[in-house]
Amino acid sequence: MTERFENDAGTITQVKPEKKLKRPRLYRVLLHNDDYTTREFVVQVLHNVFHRGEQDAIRVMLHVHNNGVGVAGVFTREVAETKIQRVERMAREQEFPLRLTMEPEEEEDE
Ligand code: TYC
Repeated sequence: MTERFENDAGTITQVKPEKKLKRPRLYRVLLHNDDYTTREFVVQVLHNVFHRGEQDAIRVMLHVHNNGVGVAGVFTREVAETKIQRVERMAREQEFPLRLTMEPEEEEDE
């Protein structure tokens, strides 16, 4: 609750409650399978944009290929949006229909 103090001169000082610093909400960037984007392109994207190691990039690509969807990475909202835009532009340049979406991670209680 906000507290107010008044001194003898009538000056009012208002003390705001300390705000708890919350961690920013995190978002999963999801990679979706399609029949036309090459495996090589997806691995490159996972490596260059999502900073997955070579073997990890291959593993994630195969997971998406076999299961339809997979997590490319987890980021704050703006970083996730920027990576999606960047990859979509790279994909369109090569006329790949690669699709990415993002979803919030469930809030962790503390
Ligand atoms: N299914 C694609 C192929 O066989 C490979 C692929 C994997 C495409 C993952 C998109 O998100 C993707 N060429």
